[in-house]
Amino acid sequence: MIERVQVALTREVSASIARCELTHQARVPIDVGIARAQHAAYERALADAGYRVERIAAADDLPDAVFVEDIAVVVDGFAVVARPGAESRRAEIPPVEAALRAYRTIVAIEPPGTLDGGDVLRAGRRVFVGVSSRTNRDAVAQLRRLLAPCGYTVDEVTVAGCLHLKSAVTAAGDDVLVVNPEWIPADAFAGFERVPIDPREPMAANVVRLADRLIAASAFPRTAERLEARGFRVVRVDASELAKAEGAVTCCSIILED
Ligand code: CIR
Repeated sequence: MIERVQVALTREVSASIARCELTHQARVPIDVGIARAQHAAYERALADAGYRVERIAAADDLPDAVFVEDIAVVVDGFAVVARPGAESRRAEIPPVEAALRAYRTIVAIEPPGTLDGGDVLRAGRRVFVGVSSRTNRDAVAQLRRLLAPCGYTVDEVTVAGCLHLKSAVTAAGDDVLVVNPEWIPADAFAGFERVPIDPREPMAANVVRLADRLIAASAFPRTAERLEARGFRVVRVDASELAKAEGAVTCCSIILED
């Protein structure tokens, strides 16, 4: 029997996180203790919002394992197991897939497709997939075939200037997006209300959408104020240490809703 509850899957910060993949950022030292404490506070914010946090054990030989979002895309009754564009990250899959199996039917992106979950944005019945250094068109086509029978449209968006599509845009509501206009094509999200980030906070477009609130990084107070002015409840967490690994707040969980 498949359980349908509000769950947030997370994974402990790896001891080797300093050897993470980096694309747009320079390598700087990462304090694993601080990263773990910040990650625990993030998990508390998820729990406070009513989500049961299921934490997958650390994999100390897999530097990026904390960024579980990249490993699967959850839609309605099933989970699409991704095939990360960075080969170093593919060994992260088995325990995440095993955890998801308790909640969802599993399907998978097959070679030659490569997909990072960070490139997949869902807003209502629309799914946008960033074609990036990690995600290719073959994977977009596979995702379209998988999701069309459930009534989702899948549109491709070219990502330039940032790692993933969700570095540039996330959903605050079914019809409301938080966007960094510098990093998304002007015509890509026609029909959506768009809340632009404060231009001094280029990384601020990444927020976690929960049932009654958003989680945002505390480094971006001006954008949080814009979202609050728009009527959203925003919980701030300090995610500065994982940001050094090019991770943002959505990257650290897979959210399963009823
Ligand atoms: C990587 O480059 O794969 C990691 N260092 C960061 C992944 C961040 N994930 C995400 O934005 N969804």
